[in-house]
Amino acid sequence: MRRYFLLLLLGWLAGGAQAQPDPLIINVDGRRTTSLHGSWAAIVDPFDVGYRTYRNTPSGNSFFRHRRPQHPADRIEYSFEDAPRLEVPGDWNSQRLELFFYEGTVWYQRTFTYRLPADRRLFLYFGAANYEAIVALNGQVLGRHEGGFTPFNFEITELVHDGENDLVVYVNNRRRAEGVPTDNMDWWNYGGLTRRVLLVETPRTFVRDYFVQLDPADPSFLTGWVQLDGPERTLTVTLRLPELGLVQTIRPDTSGRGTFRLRVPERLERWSPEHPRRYRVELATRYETVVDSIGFRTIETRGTELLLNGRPIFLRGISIHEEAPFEGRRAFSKEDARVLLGWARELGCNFVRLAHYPHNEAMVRTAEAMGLLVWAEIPVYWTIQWENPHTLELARQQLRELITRDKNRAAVILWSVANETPRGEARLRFLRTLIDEARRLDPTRLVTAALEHRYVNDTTIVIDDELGRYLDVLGNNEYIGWYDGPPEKARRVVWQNAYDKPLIMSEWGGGAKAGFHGPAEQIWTEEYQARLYREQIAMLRRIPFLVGMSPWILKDFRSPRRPLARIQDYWNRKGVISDRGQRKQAFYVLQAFYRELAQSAIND
Ligand code: GCB
Repeated sequence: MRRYFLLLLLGWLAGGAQAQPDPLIINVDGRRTTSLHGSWAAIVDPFDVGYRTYRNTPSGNSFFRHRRPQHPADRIEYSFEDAPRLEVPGDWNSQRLELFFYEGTVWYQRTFTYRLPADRRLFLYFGAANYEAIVALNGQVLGRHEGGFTPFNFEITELVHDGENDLVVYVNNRRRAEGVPTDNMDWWNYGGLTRRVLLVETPRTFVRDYFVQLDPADPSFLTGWVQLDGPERTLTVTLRLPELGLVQTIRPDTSGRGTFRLRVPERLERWSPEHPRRYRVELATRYETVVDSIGFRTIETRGTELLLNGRPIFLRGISIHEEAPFEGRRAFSKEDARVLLGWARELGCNFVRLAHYPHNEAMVRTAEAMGLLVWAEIPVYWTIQWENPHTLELARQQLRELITRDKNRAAVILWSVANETPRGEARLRFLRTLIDEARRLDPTRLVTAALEHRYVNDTTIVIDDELGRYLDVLGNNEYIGWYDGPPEKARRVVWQNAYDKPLIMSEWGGGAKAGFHGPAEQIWTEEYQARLYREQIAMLRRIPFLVGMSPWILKDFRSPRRPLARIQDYWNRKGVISDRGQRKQAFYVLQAFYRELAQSAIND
């Protein structure tokens, strides 16, 4: 029945809602943009009356049409004019108490005025909408996007009017078994237009995408490509790095793609956590100059070592959810990023795992400016539908959107394709497709996944998941001292690695309620968590193939899976910092360890 209804709906929308977004424009910060932020009308529609009738047939009076009564007797049972309002960007859960647990549809609406010059194009850009979005401008449906954490854009050049325009966006965050993520996860399902919404204006022919990186095979060269979009696809593009005195002319082919390879001067300073040097990079055509700020470094493995710029590095990391400091809401701003990543720096980190889905672009750019290496990940989490081709396509699309957006960021060294997924043939096929896709899109970075280990006997653990064969770097989540025995169990455990590859302990940790004190045997106390951290650190020191860690987690985060009253109250309490910003004892245990590691790295 559901499927039948969906088909009807899609047919009724005359193909509009099936339309995919247009190819993604990267580096929107380097373009001419107009913000659509602020207060939007928002109709909460748990039964989807905005598009279906009581017979479950598509409604002729869909909210996309945004009708207003013309006569006194007109019966229109919705009104954007009188609807309550929501702030954009922002999740809806944290803005209105009655939407705290809400999972369903909200219709967003606002108007904007614009005058588009004849020789220009206009796009509607969404940083993200969780989970499904259908966008309509002036009553016409532009298309649909699925996936709550990646950007998408629609061209509106032909539809935008001089003067006032009416924008309606359907957003639905219902969890779905076939989705990515699936319907079971340990984080809050924040819904809405959670990230920035912009109008992006470009010339008729414009630089839509580009890739500028050191050649991993020979880092004395800079290689990459540029992709033009528009009628003049063979337009000459000039690549300039003024601080290095580099100028290169690129001549795209008839598909708009041009490649380049040029020698970099010896004086190029590599990007690193100690010296996060970025260079001004300009891509100019006769119509525009797109400016970016790009760092250059290499990342590779050698046996069980991880090499940054040719030298072994140990990743002193922490995992982070995209949740704002001091408040339970989705993070989206530069300020949110500065506080969260500032905490990571205070902890002594040179690395962050941005779990469990692509974070907003400000997080990645701020990490890059601060000198924090990044593990970036898609929400292929726990048990998703490995046999479902639609699910695979969704995962692949999110990976593509993530890599498209962030492939020029020096900070990002690892693409992670999965977290704690169960072994099996179908899952292996699924994930190998994603690994191949990541390598095809970006040959300059390493591919990883957070795996699960296996006990050979009471004290010997082996990392031998068959997926490891296809990864560059192994990630592993373990919870000794929390889900897996007492903290002291860590003293007896010996770790083995079936692969000649480096390992990052991508999760370990335990919960504590900030301010709750007692004996270290008492669960939920800060003392218990600190004890667990001490035991873990002593064990991790003994793993020869370990190249880094990202304990779980920087800050307590909201989760519907955590109902224990007075302790959790729907917060996962494994943060080393509370939701209110209080550092727990474990914070200082980890900080001391990271200081020691940083000091010995300097002395090496
Ligand atoms: C895990 C998951 C993470 C959870 C965490 C926990 O293994 O990867 O998403 O939040 O454990 O707290 O149980």
